[in-house]
Amino acid sequence: MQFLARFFKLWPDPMSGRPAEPSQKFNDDRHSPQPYIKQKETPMRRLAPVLRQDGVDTDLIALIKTILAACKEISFRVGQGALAGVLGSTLDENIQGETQKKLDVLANELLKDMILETGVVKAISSEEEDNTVAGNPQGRYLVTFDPLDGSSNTDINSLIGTIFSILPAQAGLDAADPAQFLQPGTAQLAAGYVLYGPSTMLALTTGKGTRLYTLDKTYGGFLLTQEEVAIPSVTAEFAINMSNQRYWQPGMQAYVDDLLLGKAGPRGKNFNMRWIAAMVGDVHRILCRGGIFMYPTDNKDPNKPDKLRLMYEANPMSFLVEQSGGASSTGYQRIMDIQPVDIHQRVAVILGSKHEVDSCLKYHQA
Ligand code: AFP
Repeated sequence: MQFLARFFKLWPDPMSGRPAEPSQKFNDDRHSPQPYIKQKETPMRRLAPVLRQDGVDTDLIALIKTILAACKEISFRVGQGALAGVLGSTLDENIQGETQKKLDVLANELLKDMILETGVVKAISSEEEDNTVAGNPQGRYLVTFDPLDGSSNTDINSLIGTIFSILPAQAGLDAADPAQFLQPGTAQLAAGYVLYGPSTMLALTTGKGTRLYTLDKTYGGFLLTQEEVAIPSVTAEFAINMSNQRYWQPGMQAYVDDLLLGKAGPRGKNFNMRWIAAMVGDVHRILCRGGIFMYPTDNKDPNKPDKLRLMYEANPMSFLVEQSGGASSTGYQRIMDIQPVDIHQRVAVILGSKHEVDSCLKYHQA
């Protein structure tokens, strides 16, 4: 009897359709240190009407829809896994005698071709392209993207995603001029990512909050599944590649040392750690339940003190996080205030729950 009572407590209430009360099992402090956050019920709505309601320009809506059309195809191929014949580094030749492409190259080509075909884009910049690619000189937008973030996860069937940022085109600069992309994150008109996980999800902001959508594979479109993301300001969960600890600067070493001391240390509480090795997955977790994500400066390779890219990783993620009530910094400066000097520039990243980011920043001032 006791077993049956427990079983039915976890099952959705058939009358209201609401999820059952969360079981203490899923709130166990050791595994999920965040308080259970009851999400507001979100009416199922398609993307375009939501964007229209937010006052987004018609051309920009069309551009976002085109990016998502490419992402849907990437999602399909990712979902096919080994059956799609796109995993691994080199594959068989196809019928034209061309070598089939790795998934990140394929994703890049899909996005590049489809975005440039819209006619509203003056140029694109991608992690997979050394240089920017010119589009329509009259185009109103610039798009910069990471076609497949966390690409090393593809071969282990783990989380990956596409990150994108849309900037206004600059008058007076040639479509082929990369300098037009050198705008701070505060200039972004829209930013988002598509996460290819057990379900395919979109996080999107146009500056009116961050919303989450889920790809409904039966109808082929993204439906609004969370109207307003709100990152809890307090957290007990951090994400960092601990294997680099000895290479970090003293401030970051001291901060993480104190997290690890838990209740016995100055922070007075235990912290839990998660690392997905795809920023898109780690940031998604932070949007869902809070946390702090860090990829700090290190001296492992003096030629590469920072790992993550400003234009198509740090800036769009910072826009999404700030629009959800979180904070984002290099440790010394708000990321979205950085004046870029190169389209592939790298930066240190500390983002997530506001109070925890503030705590981390204090160690950088010391
Ligand atoms: P790739 O897309 O080249 O696999 O890199 C992913 C990433 O830039 C970022 O998404 C992760 O947070 C980070 O690298 C993981 O790096 P580690 O190798 O230190 O785990």
